[in-house]
Amino acid sequence: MSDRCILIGAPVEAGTGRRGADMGARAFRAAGLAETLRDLGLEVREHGNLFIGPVVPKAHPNPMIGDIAEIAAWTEVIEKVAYETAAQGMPIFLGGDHSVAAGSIAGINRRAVEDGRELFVLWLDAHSDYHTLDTTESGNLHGVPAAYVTGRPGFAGYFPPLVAPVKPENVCMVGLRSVDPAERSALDGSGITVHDMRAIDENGIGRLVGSFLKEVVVRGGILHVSLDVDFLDPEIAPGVGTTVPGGATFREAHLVMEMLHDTGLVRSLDVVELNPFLDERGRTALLLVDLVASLMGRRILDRPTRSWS
Ligand code: 6HN
Ligand code: MN
Ligand code: MN
Ligand code: MN
Repeated sequence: MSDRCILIGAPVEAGTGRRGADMGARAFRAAGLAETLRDLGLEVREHGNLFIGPVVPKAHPNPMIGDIAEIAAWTEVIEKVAYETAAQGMPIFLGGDHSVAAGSIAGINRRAVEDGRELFVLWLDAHSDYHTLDTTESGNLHGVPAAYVTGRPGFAGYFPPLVAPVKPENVCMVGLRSVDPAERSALDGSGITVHDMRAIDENGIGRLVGSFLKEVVVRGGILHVSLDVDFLDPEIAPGVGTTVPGGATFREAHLVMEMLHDTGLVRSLDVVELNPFLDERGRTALLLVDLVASLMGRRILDRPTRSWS
């Protein structure tokens, strides 16, 4: 884990059906993200908000997809910044909707492959975001990034070419409770590890995440974490456009962050789908800042370093 955090605002909302996610990056800053990280002794570099220039709209045969050009342009910009900043510290992508992860993970993995490292992805979300452009029923492109970065077909000619797909076997999804039929059948046999809310209820989130992290450690990998706000239960995190009841509790979420910190292997992070327009007096933004603090080393009590063997 790098001692230098690089905050990158990605004000994308063209991938979701609701307006307001483009204010997310600003809300993380207003909630004190940089100050909180500095208080933990970390260096914080502010990269500012990314932007795209004007784009020529482009249609896809799937009539539900209104326009694909804007997300394609964002993906290209974010991919480049991810690739560059991954060599300088720990990039933290402040969304924006979850289509941000198409670019961030693509660029992070391009860097990892170049460095000879094996990238693993922990996907914390109510949804699997595993639609292709052909299967999405809503046409909302925040529903496709997990498919794009793992190299599912159908993106060529619409999204930027993917230099280095992430191995599906290296992806673990946790918190699922809204998976569309086409996603469900595609996930089956994909190699992706999926833990829905029932699995969490039955086994405990610590055990499930712990066995994934152990595998990353044993295989000498590095980690990217993609945290969708709707991973959390809407009772504690109302500031998101796609709430689904029955999500992760306050302690379940913090435990995952604390365990991630213990590995020392997290190299990059997305915090996405925060919609300040739907939030209540900033409480979702503040909760996320605290979760990032746990990921970056805030702890309740000191404890011995964990052995993963
Ligand atoms: N997210 N499966 C639904 C769709 O529209 O494809 C929901 C996607 C949600 C995406 O929350 O990042
Ligand atoms: Mn998502
Ligand atoms: Mn989601
Ligand atoms: Mn979905």
